[in-house]
Amino acid sequence: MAEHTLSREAYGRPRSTVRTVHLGLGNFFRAHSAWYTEHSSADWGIAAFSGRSDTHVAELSAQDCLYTLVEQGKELHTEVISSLSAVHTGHDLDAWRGYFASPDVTVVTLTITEAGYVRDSSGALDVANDAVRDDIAALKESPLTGTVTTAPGKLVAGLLARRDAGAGPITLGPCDNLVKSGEITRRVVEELAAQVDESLQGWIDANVGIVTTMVDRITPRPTEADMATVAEITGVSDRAPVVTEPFTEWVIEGDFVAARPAWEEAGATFVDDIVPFEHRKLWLLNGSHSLMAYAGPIMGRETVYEAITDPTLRSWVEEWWDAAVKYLPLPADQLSAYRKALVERFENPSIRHLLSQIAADGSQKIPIRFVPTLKAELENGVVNPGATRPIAAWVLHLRGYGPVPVTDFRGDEVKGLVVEDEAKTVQNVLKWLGIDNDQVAETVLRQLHEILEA
Ligand code: CS2
Repeated sequence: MAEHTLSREAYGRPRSTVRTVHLGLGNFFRAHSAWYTEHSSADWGIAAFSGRSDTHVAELSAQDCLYTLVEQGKELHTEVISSLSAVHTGHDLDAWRGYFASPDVTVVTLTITEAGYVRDSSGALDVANDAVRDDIAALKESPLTGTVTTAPGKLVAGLLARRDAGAGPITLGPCDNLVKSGEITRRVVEELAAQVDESLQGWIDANVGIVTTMVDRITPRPTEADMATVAEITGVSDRAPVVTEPFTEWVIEGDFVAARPAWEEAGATFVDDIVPFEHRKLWLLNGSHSLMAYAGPIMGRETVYEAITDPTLRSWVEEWWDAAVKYLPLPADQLSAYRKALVERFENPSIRHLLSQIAADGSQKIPIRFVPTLKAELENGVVNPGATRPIAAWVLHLRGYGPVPVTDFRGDEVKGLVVEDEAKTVQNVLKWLGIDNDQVAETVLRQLHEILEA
């Protein structure tokens, strides 16, 4: 048993001044943007706030906000990350507003998941959502002290505090698996702001930059066994380690309106047009993840590794990739190298990435991971089985096949698409996805049975 706990004196750097606020203190953030800051700007501290779960706040506080990052490649590599200077629960709105009111803080990053932007099916802020309504009412009544719970509500509360303090320009950087995440963030923030205080828009125009980013690093939920491994290797008892793969990518588009960390020193790239990078990653990596996450458990597979090494699932992944690459405006050799690298990443036996983790929130993932390719093929007169099979797998998941329960931000809505009749369920799901085509429905129906019989 390891006797030592992590402390700044023994294992880390001194705390840096907080200059970034982060919402969503999960494993992915600690493997990704906190790692980029660690490796580029040592003088740049992050104050991180928990999102949906407070799991890591107490553990990290007890160990000086330090944690061990374990990179599991062919070899195992560990390092202690010092870039978090403070951690808070998401309920600590005094701390949240306090950072926004500080001119030291010029960057806010987000990992709040697709669902965290609280949009309706048209992409607008979901003003019918009770939590959104409560946030609007609370900020209308008390702009500087009202209690808010949603991410858009918190961002608007922070911006109100910043305007009040005259703390100057600030840039927001969403880091979730979306297309044009900057535009999405701008829309939900501005729509919420408009309901609270119309005069905020002018201040936002003059002071708030919003960038768009594509993020990638496969980071499963750590287990007790991972903690034991860290203790064994480092001799330190870390209650909040993160296990990740060696690969990492961060592509950023847009202007920062105030100071930012020199993330490019750690390998982040800045581009003029991020869309091809977002599509490449969302369709090829995340798309194949979702396909495996819905079909795999029905076929007795529990992890990405088990799924990609199953020849049938692997052939379905390739079939999906063959469809998707047709609509990626990138050189063919780059795309085949990307596919090859993905297979290697998925076949990493040390990364135990549960398919059940990926299966969550399909309502937010299926429309952006598969539907664009499916529709583009239809426009070319093709019903591509590679692009319909993931939908068939999702329909089976929604119908309750396999051991993974439906966990979805829009659970009631998508479970409501399921009726006793299989063909009718397929029709409902396709309609919900904006697809009205009999041949697609027939193909999906046939593929339901193929998956069940595989
Ligand atoms: C996964 C992603 O859970 C999911 O939907 O596809 O979390 C994926 O592991 C990351 O985007 C990898 O960068």
